[in-house]
Amino acid sequence: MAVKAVCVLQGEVKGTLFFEQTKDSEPVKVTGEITGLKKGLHGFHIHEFGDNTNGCTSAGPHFNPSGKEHGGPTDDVRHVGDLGNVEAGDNGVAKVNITDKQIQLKGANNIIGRTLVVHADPDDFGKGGHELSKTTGNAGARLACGVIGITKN
Ligand SMILES: [Cu+2]
Ligand SMILES: [Zn+2]
Repeated sequence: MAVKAVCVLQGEVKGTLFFEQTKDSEPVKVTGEITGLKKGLHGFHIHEFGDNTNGCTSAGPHFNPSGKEHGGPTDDVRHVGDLGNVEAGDNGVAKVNITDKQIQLKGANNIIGRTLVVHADPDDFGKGGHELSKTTGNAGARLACGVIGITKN
């Protein structure tokens, strides 16, 4: 049976993202829109904890159940939560339409109950040579975040 989830981003920018997985073996579709961004690329990740008690900081590090290094969404070596970047146009709006093979809405890589974060800077996919590249992609501040929850629609 299909599983659907939703995330409302709260913070300096706003957005709503929808997640859908039709079967266990199928990739997860992520769609939606984020507004109020600076033009350009912004790191976009699932972080480990569904905890926003101290803002987006409480979400902890990238969701990484298999203990790998940070990478880009199409890399074999990546955190499960590494969804890459979203890109905002001149109007500050990023349209999101991602299909990802590692995140799941059930089982070991289930992202429901964890936090989606959008960052101030681009994710360098671990290749930027910065000391943070291998853990966070050096994506900078957490602009907005939201906990991913089960939805009917
Ligand atoms: Cu992040
Ligand atoms: Zn990562």
